Amino acid sequence: MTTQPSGPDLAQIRRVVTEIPGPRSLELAQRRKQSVSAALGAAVPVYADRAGGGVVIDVDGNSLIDLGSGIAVTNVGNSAPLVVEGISAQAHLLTHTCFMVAGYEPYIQVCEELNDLTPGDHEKRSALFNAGAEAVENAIKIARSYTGRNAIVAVEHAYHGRTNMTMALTAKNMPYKHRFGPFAPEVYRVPTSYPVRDGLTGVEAAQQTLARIETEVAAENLAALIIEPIQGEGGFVVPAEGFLPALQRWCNEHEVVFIADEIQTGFCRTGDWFACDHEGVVPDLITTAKGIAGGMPLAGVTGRAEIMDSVHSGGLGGTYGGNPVACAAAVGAIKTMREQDLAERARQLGAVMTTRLNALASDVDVIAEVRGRGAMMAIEFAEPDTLAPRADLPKRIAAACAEQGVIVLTAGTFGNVIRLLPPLVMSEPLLDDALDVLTHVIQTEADQ
Ligand code: PLZ
Repeated sequence: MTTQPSGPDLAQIRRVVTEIPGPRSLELAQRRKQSVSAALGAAVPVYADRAGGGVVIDVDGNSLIDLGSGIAVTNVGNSAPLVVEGISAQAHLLTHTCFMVAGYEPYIQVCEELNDLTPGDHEKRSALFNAGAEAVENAIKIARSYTGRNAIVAVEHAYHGRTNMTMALTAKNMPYKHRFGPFAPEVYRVPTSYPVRDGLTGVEAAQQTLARIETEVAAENLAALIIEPIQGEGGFVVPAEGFLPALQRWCNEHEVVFIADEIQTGFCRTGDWFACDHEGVVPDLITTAKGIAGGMPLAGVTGRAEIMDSVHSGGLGGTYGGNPVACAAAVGAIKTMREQDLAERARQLGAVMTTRLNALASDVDVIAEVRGRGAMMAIEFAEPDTLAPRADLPKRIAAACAEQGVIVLTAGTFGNVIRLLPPLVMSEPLLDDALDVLTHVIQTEADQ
């Protein structure tokens, strides 16, 4: 048993005690170079030892404020008590049987929770997988099997994963697709709603999107339209109001499966259980992962019972999907979100970030937009007159923040976005301290 504080009991402060990266991180970087493929990136140069609440403690004892949540995963905080309890209790009972060999209750419990929490009160079924990309792959398989059609539509700036099918669905070449083709066929890309760049209302943008689908694909060939209700890797692009409901209506009218990819937006991140809730959008299928299990690998596809049950028996599965320990973690994470009303916390953190970042945007002219919802906020950098992307800034800003003990992530098709994804349990003083650092760094970097 560790006697040192852990999880939310770690001191919730920023403390930089060495240069960043410190000597032990540098040592690990050296070992990594000799042992780990150079193809894996790293957002910050430090190596983590412990984390909890809103901080990550590195191997040199620096305490960094975490505005990344491991890419929108640790919504309940790292090593959240109910997640840790769930994992340890389950690990003592059984670690694996394979759900397709001998089932177990935690899998069923997670499916019940997903059916209950996801948008819409229709009858639903769920299936569990290991990662977001695998959930997306399966949602596509299910939609094709149900409709008997092949084509899939994805939108510009979309991100859905790194497997072959999901690379085809993902828009951005570098780093996700470069030299990895050929990609899965029958994937069509259409425009989305990107208000700061297209200047369209939601209804106008939807007309443009649907006209493209009708002329270039046609509903009778189309199995599914997949979309992130707020784009993640693409730069936290929030579609104009009315865009998503119009797409959903068109899909329903044409019996096209409407898939909401809520892998990044789900589980209270945007201030609701799911981002679709904001405009009352009810997807036919929804993919989830990331925030579902407090950091354990777990993903799900949830949807209309008639669609989910239409696949032939044995048609879906995998050795590890819905592993019992990961499911127990999910049960603990979901309980934490409910008990601590983390959707409300996300709205509070979002209000703090919005106020502070809008104030900053009024004096920094290369900030094209501050946008997002709840605790999913971003800053897009571009030239004020032409909106030419400033991809140089986010990289420099993220590096300077890390040196001062704040983890921020970049995003955007053009690489010109800083995104903020604090754990939803972060205290306001800690968030304020991180925003002080970020504000100062942006003011300094934007002047250069
Ligand atoms: N769909 C909307 O955000 C994962 C990717 C990090 P996996 N986003 C983080 C990286 O560079 O690999 C994501 C997402 C949306 C699908 C996925 C894929 O989820 O769990 O990474 O497979």
